[in-house]
Amino acid sequence: MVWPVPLERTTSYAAGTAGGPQAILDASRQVETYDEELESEPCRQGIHTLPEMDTRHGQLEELLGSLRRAAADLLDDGKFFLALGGEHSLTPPLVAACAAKFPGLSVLQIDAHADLRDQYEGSPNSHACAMRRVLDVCPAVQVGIRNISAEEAEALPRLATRVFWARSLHGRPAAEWVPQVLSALTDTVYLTVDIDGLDPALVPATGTPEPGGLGWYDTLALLRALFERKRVVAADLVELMPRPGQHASDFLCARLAYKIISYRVSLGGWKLKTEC
Ligand SMILES: [Mn+2]
Repeated sequence: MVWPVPLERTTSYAAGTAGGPQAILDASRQVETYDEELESEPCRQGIHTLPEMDTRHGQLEELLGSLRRAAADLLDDGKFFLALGGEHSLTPPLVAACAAKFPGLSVLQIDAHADLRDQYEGSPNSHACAMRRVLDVCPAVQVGIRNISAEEAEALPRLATRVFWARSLHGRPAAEWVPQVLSALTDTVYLTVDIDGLDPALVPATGTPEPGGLGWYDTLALLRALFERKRVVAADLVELMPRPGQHASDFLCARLAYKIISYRVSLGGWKLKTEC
């Protein structure tokens, strides 16, 4: 299930993530259905795209409750979903739904930002607090991090998270650090990809770009190993902020979304008997 969630309420630097899901869907029409790495057409196993969720009306807290209930319904139907954001504050309710359904869940986050603030601009549900809210529910592993506040760094030793700093991964072969990431996760995983985890040279169209991010093939190496070794129950891809003339960013997100779905349906002994 591809689930467009154009949530945008707390974006801090520049606005436009609400256009992310549609830009990814538009670009997805240009993605080749044959995957040269997997030597198959994963889409033949069936990908359904849900209607875009209405996230423009109502209070943020009510919306987050609706997201959690909608996610729980999809999981109860035995579906794997990939939510397309929208801003990162959509992740905690989706994780909460997954954690209620799958005991022992952990979260793998790819992101430039730790997102571990307890509050930001008066809100505990800001995109800058997304992973702190996730940690209220289950442990996490954070990869590609290179932006963290003093408050977050001070809290870090007390939190149930393991951080793989971008600078500690730079220049090292993925084969060396990917197994360390996997061994820090439990067997059942929710995947959240903030597209700013990748290098802004690849994806300039995001709200808070940070230099020094992950490359394309390192990202794929991590995701492939994840889907080979873990039971990934749901995922999201957030924080694309489409801009005119920067369609490479939209296309990368569409390609990454298809890779996530392709790995999910093609790899691993952990495959659930579910549809996408
Ligand atoms: Mn981020």
